[in-house]
Amino acid sequence: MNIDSVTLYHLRMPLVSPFETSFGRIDSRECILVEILSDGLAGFGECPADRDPGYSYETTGTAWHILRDFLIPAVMGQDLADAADFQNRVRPVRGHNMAKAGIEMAIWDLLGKRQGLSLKEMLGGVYTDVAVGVSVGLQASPQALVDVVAGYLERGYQRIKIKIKPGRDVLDAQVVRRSFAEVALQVDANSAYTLETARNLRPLDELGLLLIEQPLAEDDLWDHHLLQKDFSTSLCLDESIISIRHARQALEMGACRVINIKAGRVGGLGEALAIHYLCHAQGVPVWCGGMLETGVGRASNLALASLPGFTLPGDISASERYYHQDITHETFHLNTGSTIRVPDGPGLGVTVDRAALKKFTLGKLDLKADQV
Ligand code: OSB
Ligand code: MG
Repeated sequence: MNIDSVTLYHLRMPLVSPFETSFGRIDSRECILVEILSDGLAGFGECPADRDPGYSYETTGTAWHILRDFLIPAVMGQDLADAADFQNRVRPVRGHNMAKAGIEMAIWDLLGKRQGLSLKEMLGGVYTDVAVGVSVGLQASPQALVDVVAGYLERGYQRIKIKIKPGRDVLDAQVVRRSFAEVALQVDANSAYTLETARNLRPLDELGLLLIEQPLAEDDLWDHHLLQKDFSTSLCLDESIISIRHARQALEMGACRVINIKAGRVGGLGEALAIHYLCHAQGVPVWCGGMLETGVGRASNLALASLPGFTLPGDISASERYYHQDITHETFHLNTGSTIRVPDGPGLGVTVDRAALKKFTLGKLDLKADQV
């Protein structure tokens, strides 16, 4: 397919409620939407880099720079065969996985639209509906957290993840566990601990958690291996797994027993797929993480989570959990049984609401084949 033009949209979308993690609190979420025109079709991709470098070193600013100055020039006016072809062309660009993933997703969307295949079909998905949960940010107090969790349980979510940080960890988790004895519960520290401070998390081992997500630094597999030996609860890595190599090494050294897969973090759906198969072959459970995606990224996450190895509920909640208004005409709803339906239209299976897109756009860049 010929890459005729690429448009970048820097978006800021107000959240239904603030989202607080160990690395900060946000009222609105930023990202970059990538639109590629090819042979009369439009494909969309979402680069999930946020405004601040809290989760990752990538930001909307760095991703904009890498997209505009390196990734788009590598593909503009070129005839791309598929996502793997794209990855080969941008291999000289070190890192910047989220920027790469934004373009890659748009290529998958285009391929699907050309071939009349859904992303789920292209990836080899098997589930029509995927099991999902909700990621609950830090709240003002343990009691406020219990109230927020109760609200999500009433809406039908059957798996709850709570964010933790030093000083807001064991007590929060204990209070939630005491209030909801049976709920599938997990915690996410977003790299807020060291091997020393993580000792304070020992009481979590008594709470029957599904997993403890990313307690230690994003660039540290070894200390996770040391920590895993002290816990009977499975550690799950998110930030630390940025490629299939990291996934293989983490499993070989016992740094975790579960992996959270996010296409953005690993550079695209192709790498996400490969990590999934590596884990599946070893019987290691994986689940699909989220980064508060718009309808575009959510559609992609649902397709990814339809692969057979995604045996744990994903951080893929209904559209209304995130936004009053989304940029896609389609919105995603929670079904009874805590599942969401995987889109089955061509490509991502969603259509972009141009008026909503315009409303949330802070900046836009149009690049055509003869300009790069
Ligand atoms: O660590 O999983 C994370 C959101 C932004 C950045 C990192 C994370 C998250 C979430 C939200 O936990 C998951 C969702 O999209 O619902
Ligand atoms: Mg996480």
